[in-house]
Amino acid sequence: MPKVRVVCAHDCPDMCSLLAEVEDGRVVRIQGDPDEAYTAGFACAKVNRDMETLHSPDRLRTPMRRTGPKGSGQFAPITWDAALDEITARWKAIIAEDGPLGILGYAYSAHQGHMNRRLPAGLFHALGTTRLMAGTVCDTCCETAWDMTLGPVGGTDPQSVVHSDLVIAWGCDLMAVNVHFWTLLEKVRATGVKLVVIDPRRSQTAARADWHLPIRIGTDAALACGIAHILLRDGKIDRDYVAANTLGFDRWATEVLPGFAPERVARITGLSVDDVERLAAMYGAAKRSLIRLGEGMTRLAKGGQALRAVATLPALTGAYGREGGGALLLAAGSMDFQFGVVAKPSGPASARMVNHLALGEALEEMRDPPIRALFIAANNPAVTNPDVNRLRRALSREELFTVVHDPFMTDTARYADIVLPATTYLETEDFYRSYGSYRMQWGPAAVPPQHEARSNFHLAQDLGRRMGLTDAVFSMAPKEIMPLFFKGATGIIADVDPARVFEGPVKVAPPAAQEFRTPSGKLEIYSEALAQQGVPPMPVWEEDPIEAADATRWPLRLLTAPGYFQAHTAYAASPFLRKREGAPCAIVHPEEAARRNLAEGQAVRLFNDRGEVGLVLKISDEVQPGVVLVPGQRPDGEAVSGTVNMLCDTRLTDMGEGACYQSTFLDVAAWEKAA
Ligand SMILES: Nc1nc2c(c(=O)[nH]1)N[C@H]1C(S)=C(S)[C@@H](COP(=O)(O)OP(=O)(O)OC[C@H]3O[C@@H](n4cnc5c(=O)[nH]c(N)nc54)[C@H](O)[C@@H]3O)O[C@H]1N2
Ligand SMILES: Nc1nc2c(c(=O)[nH]1)N[C@H]1C(S)=C(S)[C@@H](COP(=O)(O)OP(=O)(O)OC[C@H]3O[C@@H](n4cnc5c(=O)[nH]c(N)nc54)[C@H](O)[C@@H]3O)O[C@H]1N2
Ligand code: SF4
Ligand SMILES: [Mo]
Repeated sequence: MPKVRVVCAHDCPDMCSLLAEVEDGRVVRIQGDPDEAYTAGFACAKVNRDMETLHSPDRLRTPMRRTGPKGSGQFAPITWDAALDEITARWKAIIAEDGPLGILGYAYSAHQGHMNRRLPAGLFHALGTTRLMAGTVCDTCCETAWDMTLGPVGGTDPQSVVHSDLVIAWGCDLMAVNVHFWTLLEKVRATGVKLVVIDPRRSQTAARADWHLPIRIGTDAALACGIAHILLRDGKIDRDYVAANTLGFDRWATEVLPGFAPERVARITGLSVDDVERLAAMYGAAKRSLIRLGEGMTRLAKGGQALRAVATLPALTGAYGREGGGALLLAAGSMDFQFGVVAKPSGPASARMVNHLALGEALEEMRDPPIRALFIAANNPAVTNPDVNRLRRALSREELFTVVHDPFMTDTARYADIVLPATTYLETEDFYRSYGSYRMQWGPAAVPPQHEARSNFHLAQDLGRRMGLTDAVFSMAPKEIMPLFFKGATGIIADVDPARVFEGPVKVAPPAAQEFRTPSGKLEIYSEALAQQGVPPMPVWEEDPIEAADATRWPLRLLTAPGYFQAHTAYAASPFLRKREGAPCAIVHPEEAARRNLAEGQAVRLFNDRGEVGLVLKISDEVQPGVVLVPGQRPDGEAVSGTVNMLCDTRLTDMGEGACYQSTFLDVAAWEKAA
């Protein structure tokens, strides 16, 4: 049976090389590529089932036009020509009346390679429309905090973990989001290297670790400052490394660290003094410790400080200077591809911006001109954005002309005037580079587009040409564009020959010692850029006043974490995976359940000032008292009622204007009482 070597496009740091077995035009099996080292011959439990999503009977087959009220999901099929004619006629009319700023292109990155995710952005860039500040729903807080500390550069190569002597998964559930790193780590652990997990939840990763520290949500900066305090107290700082490679250590040591004695750190974090001491001793003794940083701990008001404090630690012991040592958040920063070729083909240097997470506000409040046309692709904000009640109200505006491009009729697509059927990655060719490792690969299509689906790339080209754009990328083939990504590239990809990428997986490696690309060229414990923004310039833990006030009004805090068998809403069409993940649920500690007289498996109401949702209750000591864990974000129809982001507001993080899902406070009660 023919096997096509494709690349997994899901938003996942592993970027597996996959073999898709094709029979009679259908993918019948997907497995990991045994010839690509990092993939190591296996795909995760989700992607093993991707043929179900690809060939799902629920796929959108043709373009459709709305026939009922917005949100009702009533549509009738139309032809592609009719759809494209109507879209371009509406856009041209808006441009003639209000200028291009009356249009918002809201295309995200999920589940595609760089051609398909970036050309829709390029279309709107070239048209000069209002632009999306993308990714604030995801990683802009942690990424900005990292850049403010180390500069725009990737972290430790995960494949160098074979040289590490201690691994800390700090707020990262490897078993959910980084399974191939986990596999490599298991081999290293077999040689005696210890794994420590710092996570409010006893995740599957934490349950398998040598040591789990169940830290209180939002207190990681205090723990990191506490470790630094003890390292300083005990003479465990690598003074030479710090002097040569960091900026501001002495001020941090005299102005901030004295406030983080172990007793205070224990009170803030909910850990014991002994645990804080033991962790610092372990960390101080290791030479090549590797911290795998998760994003979860930054999705709250002071998330940037948390990331900066933790990312500073490997400088204190000199681990950043040694192979296998350091920290890994993302790798992408070191692979300097010229993606602007597709993302910014032409168009004004700057334009009005909309923060990804604040779409509802933008639709309701922007004036001069208001947003009259919205194009959404590869994104399901009616479920995944914070404050989705407001967003859905805004999407219901009758005079807003909304187009949604997706393989499925999502909760967002229900609000569209025109829905367009999208391909999945298995139906389109693309260029992929991992964001969690130093690898790149070309992926061909395994099968042709299903039904009448068109890829994001194809659609952006169709729309670009109809809108009169003449940039070459609107008529070039992906294979012609790919080599341009390498033109003028610097650093570790400068020597890669694009022809090699067409042939198979390519691995590059960052220098063994961590680079810093900050203004000072050093790891900036003191950041002048932050000082100028009025943000504390040195890593510190401070209580957030709004969170503190909310905590006095509501007894529980929301913990959100990725699902093991779902990634956001993208696998919702696989009945097998839906079943494996189980019904959308809320997990509380037995004490919290007992206090409210709630039983395992019953329907409960989660509520606060912003709204309520209905979920199935699970009772488990995997979380601490005071917390309610809601894994994933699930479509409306799957839950008892609603979706968790109805409870979250659109506050911004301290750095990078990111989402604060975990700054959400609430209570839980029996569902019946609500009625
Ligand atoms: N299976 C699966 N894989 C995925 C995804 C998915 O939804 N499902 N999503 C994909 C996407 S879009 C992304 S951005 C990535 C990254 O996905 P992320 O959501 O960043 O996942 P993690 O890095 O595991 O971080 C979440 C972990 O942080 C913990 N955590 C939460 N708050 C805190 C805190 O205050 N302190 C500490 N120390 N820990 C905390 C949570 O309990 C959880 O275990 O994963 C990708 N991969
Ligand atoms: N409470 C809470 N909310 C969160 C998070 C959290 O941790 N807690 N995590 C946040 C994070 S990290 C992220 S990244 C966001 C994710 O938010 P989204 O990007 O909205 O998440 P997905 O459900 O992955 O949505 C992707 C959509 O793309 C469609 N799709 C798949 N492939 C293609 C394609 O090739 N073309 C097109 N046009 N469409 C395609 C899918 O069917 C799906 O509808 O959610 C955020 N929301
Ligand atoms: S582990 Fe990640 S990259 Fe690999 S198959 Fe699963 S989702 Fe895709
Ligand atoms: Mo994300």
